[in-house]
Amino acid sequence: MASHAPWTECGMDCEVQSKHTFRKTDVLTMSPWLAPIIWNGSYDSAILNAQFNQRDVHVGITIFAIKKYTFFVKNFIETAENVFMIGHKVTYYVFTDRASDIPVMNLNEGRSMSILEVPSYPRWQDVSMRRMEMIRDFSHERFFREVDFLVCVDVDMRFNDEVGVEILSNLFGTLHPGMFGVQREGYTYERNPESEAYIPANEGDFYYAGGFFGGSIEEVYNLTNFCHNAMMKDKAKNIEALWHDESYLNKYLLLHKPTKILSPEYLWDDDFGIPDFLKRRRFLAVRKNHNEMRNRR
Ligand code: 4GW
Ligand code: MN
Repeated sequence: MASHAPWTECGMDCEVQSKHTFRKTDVLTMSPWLAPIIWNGSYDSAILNAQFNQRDVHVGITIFAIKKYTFFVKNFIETAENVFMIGHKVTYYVFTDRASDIPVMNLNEGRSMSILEVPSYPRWQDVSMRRMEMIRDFSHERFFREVDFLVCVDVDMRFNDEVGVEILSNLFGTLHPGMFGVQREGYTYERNPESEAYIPANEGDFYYAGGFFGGSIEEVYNLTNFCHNAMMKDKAKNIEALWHDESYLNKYLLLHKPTKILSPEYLWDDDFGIPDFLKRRRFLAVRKNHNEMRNRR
């Protein structure tokens, strides 16, 4: 066989077509609006790293550690230091109501951490939903001056494999691991027509996860602003969408199609097993005891 670039060596699920083109055939790699869906074997890190280095890209990653969730920060950042955006400038933005519980961490060169003190809310649903408002406000106040892209993720997670600049784009969302392979009618979108998050049964492209989205600061501002405003409109009517911030995120990404889509490699939970199509598990849910965490102050 002729020699070819290493990124074409992606196993049985790829067809090598020539030195510079190939086809990954086991999963969807392009949305109907021509946004790439990012899987192992669908890109070349060396090319992308060179492109993003030319732009001297600086990536911000937001995590929320409210109340007991400060527990997750240490392992999150330790594992991110090994595989997240290696070779690029990174700032961890840690939103917390307990700054003194956030450990001082040793970070590699070009990487820093900012602690952002924010209020807590008694209901965990509000803790989760208010992330939109806080990301919006800090995007306006400082993120736009400090970083080029924002990656907004859950904190009850650990990095297990590379997550790099292949994810970066104006607006990206991630396929929910629990909804992969589910038909559209089965997606757990908000189905109440009174809600701002409402999506009818015959609409919707993908079911995106609330725990991993991002993009340019401007796009993330628009997304979080929409979601927060929609949540406030619903709240005034005493409505809360089924999956809280995730429901509003799905509505936004239906109305504003993402320019890249991350496969479930980027947000996996081993409780779903390890299916054949999943060649890498890059970012994994950490098992947590919900009763232990629930509504603790
Ligand atoms: C149930 O008792 C709780 S507590 C559900 C969420 C809680 C919570 C969430 C919290 O107490 N503190 C906190 O900072 N969060 C943030 O919201 C944290 O960043 C977390 O990753 C995110 C979403 O909550 P979650 O990860 O528990 O949601 P799922 O179960 O969908 O991964
Ligand atoms: Mn989570």
